[in-house]
Amino acid sequence: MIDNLIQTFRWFGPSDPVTLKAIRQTGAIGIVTALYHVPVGEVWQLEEIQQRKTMIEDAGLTWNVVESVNVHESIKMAGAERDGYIQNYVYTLQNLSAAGINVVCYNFMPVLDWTRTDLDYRLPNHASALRFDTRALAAFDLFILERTSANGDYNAQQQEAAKKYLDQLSSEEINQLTNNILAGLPGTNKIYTIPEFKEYLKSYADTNANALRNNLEYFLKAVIPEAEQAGVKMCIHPDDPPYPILGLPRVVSTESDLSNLINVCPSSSNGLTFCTGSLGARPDNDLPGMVERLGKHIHFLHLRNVKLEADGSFYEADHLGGSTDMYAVMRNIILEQKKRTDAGRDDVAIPMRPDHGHKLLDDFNYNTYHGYSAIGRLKGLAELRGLEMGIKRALFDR
Ligand code: DNO
Ligand code: MN
Repeated sequence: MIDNLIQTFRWFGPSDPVTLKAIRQTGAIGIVTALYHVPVGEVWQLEEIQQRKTMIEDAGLTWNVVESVNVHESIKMAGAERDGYIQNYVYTLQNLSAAGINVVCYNFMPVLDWTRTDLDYRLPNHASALRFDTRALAAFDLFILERTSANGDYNAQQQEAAKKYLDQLSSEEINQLTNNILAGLPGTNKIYTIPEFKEYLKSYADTNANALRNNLEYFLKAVIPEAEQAGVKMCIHPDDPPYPILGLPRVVSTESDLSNLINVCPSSSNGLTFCTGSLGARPDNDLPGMVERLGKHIHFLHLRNVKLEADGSFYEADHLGGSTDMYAVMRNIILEQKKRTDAGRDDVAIPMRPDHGHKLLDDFNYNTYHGYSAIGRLKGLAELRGLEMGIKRALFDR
């Protein structure tokens, strides 16, 4: 008998219009959340963690995963204060462990977290999805941000496509594009102006991909032994999208990135959040193969799909649709679970969440976080749990 995946839902805390009560109706049993109000870099206090945990348990749910304990920019750019922030990070992990929460997701993207150019892309059935258009991003970079050296990042054809794209936008749409792209700035409600954002980008001028990789290694070598000691499993979330944007380096994008970061600091506490939506936005990422090869390091699953277009643009598709073969991914996850079961590992029940979902039906009446609708995610979760059950029954006839 192989344990089921733990079905979870992300919850943004008491201000989330998708309430714990609603989440319970989706059939999810687990919650993925964070203390979103604590500024990045500050220690999460034990008492506050416990209070939040009690709130979740009072609703009949369990807090399985923290997403995210964000990494302070000073750590990513090797700033003067990084050691202090690393120390704070460790204190937070220790407090989470003291409260009995042992899986922690984080990412190592400079400045921006997820990035999309359209937050309300309508599908033929009028569902709303998130979309990343390479022309729109280039138009923003070249003509709105007017980033010095942006020209070198796009070939002539891409530059022309970007110009064409920009020319058909009204000034209102240009503002909207800026807001959409800057919506992915994590840990802040601050709306950046273009000059402020440019300054922010400049702070990374000395951090190329190599430097960022070294800074990740420095972080891992300092934090992972402490996490191990505290019994906390760290799981890094891949870059979204998985390549450099706006001149910012990204080093958690490919299979070799993932295996390298594991190898620089091997430990059961140095693991992965396997996000099929993020990794799937690169056609050269072989997702089922990655699960097969890196499976034992996966502590947390984000399952969603993207539909890739010829120029690299993509939109968030149905969970079982899109460019990623979700059947093949799920099958290899289940085979990984089988290995864990045979090895007597205690982490066969990997937490998973449907990650994002479309806006559908009544979702349009709520001001939910981008990608975090109730019904759209419920639909994704329902499809994924059916897929899991079908494959498990077919493979093991149970
Ligand atoms: C996209 C989302 C991310 C994720 C953070 C984790 O795929 O899952 O925004 O929440 O990057 O740190
Ligand atoms: Mn994800």
